[in-house]
Amino acid sequence: MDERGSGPIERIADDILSMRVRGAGRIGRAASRALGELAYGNVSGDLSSDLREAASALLSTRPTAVSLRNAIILTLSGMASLDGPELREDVIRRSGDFITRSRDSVESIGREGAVLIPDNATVLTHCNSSAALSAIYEGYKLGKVRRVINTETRPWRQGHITSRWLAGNGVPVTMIVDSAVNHIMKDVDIVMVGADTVTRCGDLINKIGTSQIALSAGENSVPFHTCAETYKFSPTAFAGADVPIEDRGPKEVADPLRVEDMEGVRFENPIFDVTPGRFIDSIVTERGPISPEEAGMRIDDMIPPELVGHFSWL
Ligand code: RI2
Repeated sequence: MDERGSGPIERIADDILSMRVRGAGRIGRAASRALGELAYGNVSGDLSSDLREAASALLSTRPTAVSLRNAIILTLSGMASLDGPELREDVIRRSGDFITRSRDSVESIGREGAVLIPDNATVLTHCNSSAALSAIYEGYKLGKVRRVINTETRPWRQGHITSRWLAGNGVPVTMIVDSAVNHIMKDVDIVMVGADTVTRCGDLINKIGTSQIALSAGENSVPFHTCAETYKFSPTAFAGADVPIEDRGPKEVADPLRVEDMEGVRFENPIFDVTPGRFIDSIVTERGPISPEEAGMRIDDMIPPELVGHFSWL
């Protein structure tokens, strides 16, 4: 990964790029916090231009999760009308508000999602989503979850984080390799995954492999839910094809020590895929489950089109 300089914004951008800070919600909060801190430290400089530069640097780190862009827009929305000390105050306040609201949303999704889990359920999850885990753990505390099956999640193996967390909190968990999903689906009662982006028509962009899980769930009549805070909804992308899919290169797929030996082999490493809305039973938001078709309306309520227009430079 390229090093991006040593200032506070460059450091957090590098943490996001290198996935030391990862997860759609966390990268949104990290970007918002970085902008708040920049405003806090900027007493007499040209704040607007510093914020623009920082926002662009943060956004350039990871292209797929719209949580990053939306977090930046929500934190900087005062730029539409303010400048100077008023803008500074506004950015600091909005950064704090965004972080609090984002964390509260994960808790609310826990309560809302737990309701959907049937009694004595085997729940399948993929990758490592704090929103999906919140719902699963809340369901477990209500005595509804018998066990969780979670995928290893190649190439980054975020499933290890999920399994460790669940086991550490007393939840019976079984880890499988990603390719075992269809085989094991007959034992699954409900699928709950996270979201990096939900498009206006309700397509889900999430960790690579999610769409195969949804296909298998559909084939086996297993309900498939995604847990997504509203700020993971895209104000501009209509369908999945409109969202850029991050490719992180061969070194994460091949044995990093041997990648140079693989002469003649071309690697692709797309780390997200698109699950069409028609495979999704509900999107569990902080305000309850909605149907995929409602996504566009919900994001317009949170980030009105005029505000999106104001950030066309981003
Ligand atoms: P929360 C992750 O992406 C996964 O795709 C996960 O489903 C999504 O972010 C949402 O995570 P990555 O950053 O916000 O590991 O629910 O590539 O924690």
